[in-house]
Amino acid sequence: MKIVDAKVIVTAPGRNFVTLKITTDEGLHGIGDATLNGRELAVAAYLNDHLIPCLIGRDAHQIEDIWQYLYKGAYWRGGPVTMSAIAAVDTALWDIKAKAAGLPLYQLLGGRSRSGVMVYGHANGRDIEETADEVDRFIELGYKAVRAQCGIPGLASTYGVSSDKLFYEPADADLPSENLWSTERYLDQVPKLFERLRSRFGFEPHLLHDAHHRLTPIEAARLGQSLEPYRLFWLEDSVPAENQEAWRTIRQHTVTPLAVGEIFNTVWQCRTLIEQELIDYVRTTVVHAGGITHLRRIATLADLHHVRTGCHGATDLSPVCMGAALHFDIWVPNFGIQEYMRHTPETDAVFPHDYRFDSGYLLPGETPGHGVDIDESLAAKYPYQRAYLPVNRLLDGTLTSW
Ligand code: GCO
Ligand code: MG
Repeated sequence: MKIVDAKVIVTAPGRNFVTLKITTDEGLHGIGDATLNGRELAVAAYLNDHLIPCLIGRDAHQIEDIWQYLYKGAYWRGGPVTMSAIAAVDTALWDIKAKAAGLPLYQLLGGRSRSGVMVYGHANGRDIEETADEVDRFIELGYKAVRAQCGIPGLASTYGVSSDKLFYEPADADLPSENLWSTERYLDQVPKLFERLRSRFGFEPHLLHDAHHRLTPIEAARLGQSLEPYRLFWLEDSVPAENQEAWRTIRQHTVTPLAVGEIFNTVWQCRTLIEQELIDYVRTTVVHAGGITHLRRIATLADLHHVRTGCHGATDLSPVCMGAALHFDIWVPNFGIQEYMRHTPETDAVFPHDYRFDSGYLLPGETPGHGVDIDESLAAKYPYQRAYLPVNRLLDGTLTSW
């Protein structure tokens, strides 16, 4: 089955998405997500200028060989642009192979390991009480797990707190907006938030928190310790992980479970964290980590070391990525949880899909393939709009991680 066409579709139904559509000589098509928030057109160009010319005429069934060809063949390895582009090809080819077999994608991976995929939603508020009310709303919606982020007294804005509650969108301006940050104020506030949440909701709902790369290892260790009485499901991205060994400091000081990896692109970036058992959950997902083919490799290594999966699922990962991730999640033996920030109705209309939410779980459908498609004529009505993530400065003006 030969690849006869591949095209990149850029659309912005409320936010930007990049999608690759591959068509074969047997009339089957598959789609893959290639969205890289704030750098969308770089991936579109990488696909158009460098990958698509290499794809035409290849056997669509040779997913592994094509993956190796694109990864090793470039000579330059890894990085978010390259790996998102490879992921889009890989996801589209898995979609095609499953359609050719007449099976939902999870059947090709090894079949179901569970009846549904537990997801967590995002509750946030300007202060502790507003956040608690939002957590309540998610519990009412049926969620078994909720991430809680709240405003910090003395800081005008912070990561994870938005005015539109159900559809948080951090890429909020056509040039990066600027936030101000104080670790001291943050470290004072977060334990108070979780004390309040546990006193109001008890220990039944899973609670999660994202520190979004803002701490040092010793600060993260302190935060992890101070959150121990509230038994978080995980503390995410407490420290940037370029230096994987640095996570040992956090690990040695706290039993709060640790998650990291949404910005990783390859298994090499989490190898030490996994092999030395410094984390509990790995957050890589389909689009930024080289597709199903490479994500599976990461999960298999993780399984040897008691590390479970927790795929990134913010709104900048399109429904195509979500659909593919759900097929992966329903199969992967060491599944932990899946993030689920709801897409807007406009986005859902551009990407018709068969997965659905039910009582805290997402359920992939039974349609052959990954169950997500793109409505190209609707997509064409939403042209690309430049949008950046914010940058972050300390109170004295020093640029720091956002
Ligand atoms: C998360 C993430 C996101 C990222 C976003 C950047 O845990 O969902 O941290 O909110 O900030 O995906 O594009
Ligand atoms: Mg995160």
